[in-house]
Amino acid sequence: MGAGTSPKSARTPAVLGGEPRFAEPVYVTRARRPDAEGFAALVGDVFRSRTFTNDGVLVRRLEAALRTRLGVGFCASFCNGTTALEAALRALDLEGEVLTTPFTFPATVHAIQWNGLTPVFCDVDPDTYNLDPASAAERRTARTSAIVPVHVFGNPCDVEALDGLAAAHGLKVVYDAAHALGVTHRGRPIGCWGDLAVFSFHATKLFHTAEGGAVVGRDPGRFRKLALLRNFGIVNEDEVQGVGVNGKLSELHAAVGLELLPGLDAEIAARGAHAARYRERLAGVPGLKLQRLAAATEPNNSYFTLEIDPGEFGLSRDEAHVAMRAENVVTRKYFHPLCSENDSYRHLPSAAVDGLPNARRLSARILCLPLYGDLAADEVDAVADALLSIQAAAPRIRSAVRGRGA
Ligand code: T4K
Repeated sequence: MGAGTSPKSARTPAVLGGEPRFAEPVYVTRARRPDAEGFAALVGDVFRSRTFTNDGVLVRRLEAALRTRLGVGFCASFCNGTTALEAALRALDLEGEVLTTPFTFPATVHAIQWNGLTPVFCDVDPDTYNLDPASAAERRTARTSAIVPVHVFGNPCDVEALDGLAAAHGLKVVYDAAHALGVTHRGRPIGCWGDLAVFSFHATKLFHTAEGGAVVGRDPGRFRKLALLRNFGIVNEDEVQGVGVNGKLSELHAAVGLELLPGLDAEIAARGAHAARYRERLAGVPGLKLQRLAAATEPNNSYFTLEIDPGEFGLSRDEAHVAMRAENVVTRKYFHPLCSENDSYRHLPSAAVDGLPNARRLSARILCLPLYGDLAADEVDAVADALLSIQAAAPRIRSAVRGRGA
């Protein structure tokens, strides 16, 4: 067993009084650590120069390195993915309604709302979990100006259908690619679809700058407006253009990114091996369904999710979550609650929030297992074992968990 795992293979699930499968919590992810010496050298340069932010050398280096690695025409870094998304929408001068998915992190929809636009939620595909182009076409109105789909868990959307829908009706497309850094789809880097794409470089992502993000795309002509938007709209000492924000990435954050970028492919490969092992152990288990990956895709293995059918598995997602927590496996319910059920969006007309049967079912069933490069192979097996052993004891666990009011 890997470090931190119990030497005993607990047969009685911990939620029923057995020994937890892991001695220490295993989280859904663990942030990658930059090499301390390399980071110190970069930070030493920053200290010597005393330029900590405002279009510094390291930010420029990072943007250039990302442009090359991600195969995009430009890369405008930001202080986080949410601000990057807000600026991307602002840069396109949108108005009215924006079609989006409810099955996402709140940031996607908040960015739309922060821009004074009206989110209109569309249903998702039940197998890929991404925005369903047919639902988007149905909910489009004369007021629609854009589509903000999400490549959920790094799985590419039906980009041809969505970009086609946009082209047919003069809409803009901003892909929320927060999870999709490094993915290639139909021979093109993921950041090259739509008008713009947005990455998150949060510490929980497979590449990160502690906090950070970027807007990318094919057309380098779009960089200037985004650069203005992230720096108050300042053109020069004598001119301010538009209502910008302070959305800049600092030199210290860029240093983290520069240290981590060379290890990106190794991280993707390590996660890929773990994901393959999870699939080997869990695909075909009654009541467990895996996300269907889009065809012609080189994935980044950023998340490993399961959809739990309570009837077939014997436990609901929430019961499984509690039972896994008792094993010291900290799974996450990404994405629950649905954004359309968030209080902030209850004021929207029913046509913008109602329906959505696939998204509702998914949000009640989804469970995200630990996946990161530093996990040991036997820890992956132990997580799978834990899940299988709680299924084997499902009826007893169900009454124990319900008895506690969980
Ligand atoms: N669009 C989408 C589709 C997104 O998923 C997100 C963010 C965004 C937009 C916005 O991007 P940012 O503005 O965040 O750049 C996390 C992240 O905070 C969030 O970035 C991410 N999506 C979301 C899916 O996950 P939480 O609340 O689940 O994170 P937290 O703090 O519970 O961390 C999860 C686990 O990660 C911890 O149990 C341990 C590990 N961890 C966490 C941190 C913060 C570390 O190992 N080190 C760390 O520093 O939201």
